[in-house]
Amino acid sequence: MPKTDLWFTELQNEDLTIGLRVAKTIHSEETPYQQLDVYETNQYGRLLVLDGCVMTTDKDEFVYHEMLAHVPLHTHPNPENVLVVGGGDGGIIREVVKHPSVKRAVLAEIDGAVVEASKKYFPHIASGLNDPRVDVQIVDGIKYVEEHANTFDVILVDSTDPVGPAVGLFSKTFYESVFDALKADGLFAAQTESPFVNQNLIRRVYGDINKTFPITELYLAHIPTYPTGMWSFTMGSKTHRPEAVKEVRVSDTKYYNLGVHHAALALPNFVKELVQK
Ligand code: SPD
Repeated sequence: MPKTDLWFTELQNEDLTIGLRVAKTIHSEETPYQQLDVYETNQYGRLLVLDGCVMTTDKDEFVYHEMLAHVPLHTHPNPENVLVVGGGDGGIIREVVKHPSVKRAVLAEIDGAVVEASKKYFPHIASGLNDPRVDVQIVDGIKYVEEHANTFDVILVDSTDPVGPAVGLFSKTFYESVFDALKADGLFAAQTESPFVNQNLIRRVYGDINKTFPITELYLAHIPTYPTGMWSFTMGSKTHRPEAVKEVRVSDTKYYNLGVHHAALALPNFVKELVQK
């Protein structure tokens, strides 16, 4: 990789940035919803950026996609109908279709340009989008959820950060619609940002999910290119508990396994304090 003087810098908050040296700009476009950029970086391979925020990189994408997908999918004993809200790059869908029980996986992504860019520049991430069980819908995920009561076993919310179009995906009203869109023993999980820099958001989101679902669990994973590297996911479940998982049903994972499933539920004290019930 050439040592250019070009750097991509994500302003993670007013006082924190992450910088990656860029070998080459691969693609840039302004979609109807956001600025979309793809860079080749020296350290993390290809990097997908939406509105200046890191979405995924070749090198660490597997951690996020496996953890947002497999912890909830294993918590459900027989996930057949799965909805992914957002996640237009296809990384979550790739993990969902690894589950033999899945009969139908809907991707509800608002921005078709993300799907197209991923197919072209991140084919290994988008690979699951060609699975015959997958139905890609270019729609507003919030409306899609509202219009599909009692339909899904598992819903996975792979949103961008809670600014702009993604704000509604972090609201109590949305969690209530998700509850209604799930079957009687359904469950959902969403990416819920970093416990180091998004503490107020995590407190509020956990509280809202906890008011909506009988069971709420926050779990963690290590994602180097996301702010601080410590990332949270929150699960809301009607009946099933992630602690009850006894076996793993997929084998081709690079991060997720049974030990990681249970370890991810063990929270450091400062994170426990954020989610005191
Ligand atoms: N700060 C990064 C949050 C991004 C979450 N979504 C990433 C999309 C990858 N499929």
